[in-house]
Amino acid sequence: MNIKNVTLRHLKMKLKFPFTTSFGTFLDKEFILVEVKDENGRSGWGESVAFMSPLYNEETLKTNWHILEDFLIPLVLDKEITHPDEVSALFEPIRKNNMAKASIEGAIWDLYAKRENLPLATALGGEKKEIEVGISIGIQKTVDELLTIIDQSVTQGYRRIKVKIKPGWDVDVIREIRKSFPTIQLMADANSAYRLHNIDLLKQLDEFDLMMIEQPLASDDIVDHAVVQKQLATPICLDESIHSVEDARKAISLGSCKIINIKIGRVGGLTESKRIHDLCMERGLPVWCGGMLEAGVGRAHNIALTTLANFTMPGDTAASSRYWEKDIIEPEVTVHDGLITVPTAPGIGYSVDLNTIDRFTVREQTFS
Ligand code: OSB
Ligand code: MG
Repeated sequence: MNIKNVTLRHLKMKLKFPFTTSFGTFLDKEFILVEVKDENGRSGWGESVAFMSPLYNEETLKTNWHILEDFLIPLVLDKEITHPDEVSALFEPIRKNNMAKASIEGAIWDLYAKRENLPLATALGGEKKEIEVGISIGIQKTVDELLTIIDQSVTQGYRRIKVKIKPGWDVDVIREIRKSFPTIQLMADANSAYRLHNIDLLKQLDEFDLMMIEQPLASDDIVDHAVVQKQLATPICLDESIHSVEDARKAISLGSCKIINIKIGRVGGLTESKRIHDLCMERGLPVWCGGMLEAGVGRAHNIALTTLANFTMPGDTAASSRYWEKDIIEPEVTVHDGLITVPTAPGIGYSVDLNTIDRFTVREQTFS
């Protein structure tokens, strides 16, 4: 296939609820939607998961636009690409900027699958017909409010409840949750809010039978995580610290984690996600697919990836209606009994709703 033009759109969508993590609160979601077109005018779609501020990682919407416009788009325009695995090789000289890379690589994967008349899941090698999902719940004003949301989420069928923690909102909150919900699959995500000297506090969480503690320590650390993991019964899951299959290999060798959260954007694309998945499978670590408050296109990519065999734990890809009054894909993603049915149409398997996309677009530019 030959990429003849690439359109970047900056969208702004209002979230139904504020979403608070240890590093900040999201009221709405701004992101770049990437559309690539081949020689037949056929489109593939990708979504950047970079946020407006560099608080989760160093990338932002603006740095992604710059890297896409000035470096990545020129590397793919008018190139003959036989398979999307070649894209990560083309991008190899450009350091980091993984979310920018993943956004256009994902669009090319979608286009490739459509040209091959295959669902993206099948093109990736996934076989599941439905995937298990959990839900990630932000920090609330009161524990009572959190308990109410957990109750609703359990009733809706979500298979695993993840709550965000930060210093001052951790052990006591988890204790209260366990009192009300003694048997649910529960986990906590710290988004790098602690340091090695907080080890005694982290050890107190062992009491609550959590499935895992996600990313307790610094976003660039795999050394101190290994120290903590040796002293914790609860498995550590790394999110922010894993940017590549090489990072995963090193973290596994050091014993820094027992589980990995794969986010397509954080690791630079679907090809690298597959590599991490395969390595973890070989080494006996389960993986699950993280979320970045994606709109429909990103959500669809997550669903396709999760069909790979070693995604054995429920991911964070909740229903469209949890986040948006109106999503940008048709049909929207729905969850029944904690399961999403994997779409069978070619490519991402959902159609993009161009009218809704237009409504949320604040800037648009085509490169050819
Ligand atoms: O760490 O997984 C995270 C949201 C924004 C930034 C980081 C994270 C999250 C989530 C929400 O946990 C996942 C989702 O519902 O998309
Ligand atoms: Mg996380």
